[in-house]
Amino acid sequence: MSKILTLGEPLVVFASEDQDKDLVTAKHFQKFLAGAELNVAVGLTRLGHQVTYLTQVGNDPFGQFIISAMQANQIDASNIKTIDTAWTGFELKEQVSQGDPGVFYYRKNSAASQVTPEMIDALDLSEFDHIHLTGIFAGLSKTTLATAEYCLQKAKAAHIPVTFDPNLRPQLWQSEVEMKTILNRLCAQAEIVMPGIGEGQILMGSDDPETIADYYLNEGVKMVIVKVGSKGAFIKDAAGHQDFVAGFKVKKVIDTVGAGDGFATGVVDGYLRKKPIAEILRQGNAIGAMAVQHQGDSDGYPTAEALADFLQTN
Ligand code: KDG
Repeated sequence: MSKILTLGEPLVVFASEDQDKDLVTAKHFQKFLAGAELNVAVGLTRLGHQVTYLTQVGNDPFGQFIISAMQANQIDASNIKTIDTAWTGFELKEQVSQGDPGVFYYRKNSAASQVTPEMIDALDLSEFDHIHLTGIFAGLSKTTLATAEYCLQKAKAAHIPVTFDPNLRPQLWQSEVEMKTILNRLCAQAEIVMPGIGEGQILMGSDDPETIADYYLNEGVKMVIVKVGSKGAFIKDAAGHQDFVAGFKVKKVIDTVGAGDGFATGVVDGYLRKKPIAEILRQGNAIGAMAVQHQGDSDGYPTAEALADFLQTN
């Protein structure tokens, strides 16, 4: 069991029950937890780790739902502030029979977007074995960007490894150039980065897994994992070890959202348990494959036993 810290924007998602209807015409929705970092927090606690989530929610039913769901999932929510001056963010998500569902966010000026670096000072970072960050939190506002940068700086000084998932959300940034410049700067301060090939194309101009990995390794990152969609993933580390591991075949894809965070969960767990690089990728791929068979982002994430069982039988 490791102690992990994450910062981010936990969201409520209303997932449409009306297949292939757009968000204007869909009438029936089901409520789930969402948010990239929260998905990873759920995944890692399910695998037996202790996760602390730092953020802010509004004094509203969504905020209360998120905090009680975190507590039910054994995530440490003691560093979540409830504030009266902003609402908790939420989103609507389509249900599609093929491809990625459309989503619409209500998150501008949300409570989480008003997190400031001082919140990090309330923590003793030396208590943590690992920190997980994404580019979403950094893109929410000037203060969340400052918080992410401050967290990276303090983690480096305390020798705590950080995983950084760029998780591109162009709508959060003023321009593609701004998104690219800032995210590449943040990636360079992390121990492990895990872009997808589409993200590599935008961030550094190539969709070739090894070229993407070499770019971040040259920036000082220790391990780069490149997601090649359902095909699998490529890994290369600073010592020159590299591997490609194919993804698992899935009979029926219900919803692709949350698969990337499931993959990140498997990677962080494998890294913390010091598994061989191919095994790290295999378990990332496994959790990604389990995630897409459920509509909620994190509903398909396994316990350690269920993951071991999946890996043994697939
Ligand atoms: O990775 C999936 C999550 O990111 C989703 O639940 C929420 O898209 C989201 C976001 O931008 O936080």
